[in-house]
Amino acid sequence: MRVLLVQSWLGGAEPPVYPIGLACVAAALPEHEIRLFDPNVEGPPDAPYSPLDKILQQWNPDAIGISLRNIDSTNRRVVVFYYQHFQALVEYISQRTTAPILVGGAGFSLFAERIMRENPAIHAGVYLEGEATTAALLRQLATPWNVPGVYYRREGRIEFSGPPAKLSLDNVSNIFHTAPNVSLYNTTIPGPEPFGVESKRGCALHCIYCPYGFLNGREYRLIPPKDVVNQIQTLYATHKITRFTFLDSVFNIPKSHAEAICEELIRRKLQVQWSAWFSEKDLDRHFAELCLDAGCTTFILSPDGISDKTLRMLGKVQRRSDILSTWRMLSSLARTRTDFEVSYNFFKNPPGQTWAGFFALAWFLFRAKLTLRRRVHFEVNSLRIEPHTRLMEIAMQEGLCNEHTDLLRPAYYTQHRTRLIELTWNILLRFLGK
Ligand code: B12
Ligand code: SF4
Repeated sequence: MRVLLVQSWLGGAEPPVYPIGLACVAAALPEHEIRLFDPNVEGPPDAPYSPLDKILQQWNPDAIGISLRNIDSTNRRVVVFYYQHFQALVEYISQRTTAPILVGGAGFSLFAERIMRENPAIHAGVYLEGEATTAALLRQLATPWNVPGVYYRREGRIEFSGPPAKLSLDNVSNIFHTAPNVSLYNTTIPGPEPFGVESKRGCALHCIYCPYGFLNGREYRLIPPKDVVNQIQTLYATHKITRFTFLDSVFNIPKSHAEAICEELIRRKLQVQWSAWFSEKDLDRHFAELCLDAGCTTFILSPDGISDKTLRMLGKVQRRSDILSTWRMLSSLARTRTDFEVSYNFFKNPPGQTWAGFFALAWFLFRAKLTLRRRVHFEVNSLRIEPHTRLMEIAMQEGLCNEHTDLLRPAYYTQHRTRLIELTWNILLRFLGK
C-alpha cells in the first residue's frame, strides 16, 4: 500500500520538531511505501496544505495517517489552540481523496472519543502507541474491531476495540535508518532541538498534572543502551545531525540506564551535543560530569515548586533540599565547566502554593541567576488541566471544572485562595518580555 503520513500544522509560529511519532510508525510498516508530509516545514505559510494537492493527485495514497501531537500550547501565558488546524487539515484531505484517514498521536489519544465524534471524516483512530496497531490496522481496514487499540465507527456509533498491548522495546528497529525527510529540519535555529531520541518509554512517578503515565505507561520500558546509541550514531553518521534531545520523561531514572548510555557515547567518541530532562533526586556531581563528557549541554529540570508543601501536593519525589543541593552542585560545576546550561521549570500557582512559597521561589530564581548567570533559563508556567490526571480530580473537587467542562479547549488550574500569585507572575513575566 502507499501510505501518506502527515503531521498536523501548528499555525506557523511554533518552531517545528521532527515528527518522530510518524517516523516510528513508518519504521513499523516496512512492507508499505511511505511518504511523509509536514506542513510545518514544507508548506508555504499562507497555504500550508497546498503541496498536498499534488501528492494526493499524483501519488494517490491508499491510506493517510495524520499525527495529532499537540492540542494546544499547554502551559504558556499566551495560549495557542492547534486543534483547529488539525480539523481544517482533516477537512482539506477528505475533500480531495476517498482514501481512509487514520489519526494517532499524543493529542489524539488524550481526547480520542471526542475527536472521533467531532471529525466524522476520520475512518479510525489509533490509541496510544502506533507501531503494532497501525501495521495490523492497515491489514484489516474493513474490520478494525479485530485490532486492539482502535477507535472506529460501526452503525453510526463510535466504538473502541480495547486497550493495545505495550510494545516491548528490547529489540526495536533503528528508526533513523528509515526516517523520512530528516534533511528538512534545521538544527541551527534557536529553539527546541528538532531531533529527539528515545531511550525508554514510561514513567513510574506520579506528578499530579502529568498525562505521561497514561500515554506511555507507568513502568519503565528501557531501550538497550547500545540500541539507543546506534540511533544516535545513525543520526550522526548518516544524517550529519550532531544535536538532539532525549525524549524521555526523565533521563536519569533509572540512573544505571542513563549511565550506560553516557558511557557508550563516550566509548564511541561521538561528537554530539544533547539536552535531557533530569530529576534532582539522582543528580550528583559525578553523574553530571559523566553526562557532560558524553555531550550533554543542557540539564532541564522541572522542580515545579520550591516549598515542601507544594512539592508534596504536586506529587513530586524531590524535596526542597534536593533542589537546593542540585543547584549548588551545578553552580559549583559551572566554575570549572563552561560547556553547559541549566533550564528550570516552575508553576505559578499550583496546589499548596503560599505567599511564602512565592517569595521562596523568587529568591531561588534570583540566587540561581547570580550563580549561573546567563547559563540559567527559567520558565514559570500556568498549570493546564489534562484529562486522565489527578489534577483534573482536584480541580473538580475545588469546583474549577466538572464532568461537563470541555478540557480539550484548554482549562487551567490556579489555586483559588492564592490566585493573586498567578496574576503577579503574569505581570512580572510580561515585564520581563516573556
Ligand atoms: C519530548 C516532548 C517534547 C519535546 C520535543 C523534542 C523533539 N525534538 O521532538 C519539546 C520539549 C521540544 C516539546 C515541545 C512541545 N510539546 Co511536547 N512533549 C514531549 C513528550 C514528552 C514526548 C513526545 C515524543 O516525541 N514521544 C516519542 C514519540 C515516538 O511518541 P509519539 O509522538 O506519542 O508517537 C507515538 C504515538 O503517539 C503514535 N502516533 C503518533 N503519531 C501518529 C500518527 C498516526 C497516523 C498513527 C497511527 C499513530 C501515531 O505512534 C507513535 C509511536 O508509538 C510528550 C509527552 C508524551 N509522553 O508523549 C509531550 C507532549 C506531546 N508535548 C506537548 C506540547 C503541548 C508541546 C508544545 C506545544 C509545548 C509548547 N508550547 O512549546 C511543544 C510543541 C513542539 C512541536 N513543534 O510540536 C503535549 C501535548 C498535549 C496537549 N495538550 O497539546 C504533551 C503530551 C505533553 C503534555 N503537556 O502533556 N515536547
Ligand atoms: S512530570 Fe515527568 S517525572 Fe512527573 S510523572 Fe510526568 S513524566 Fe514522570
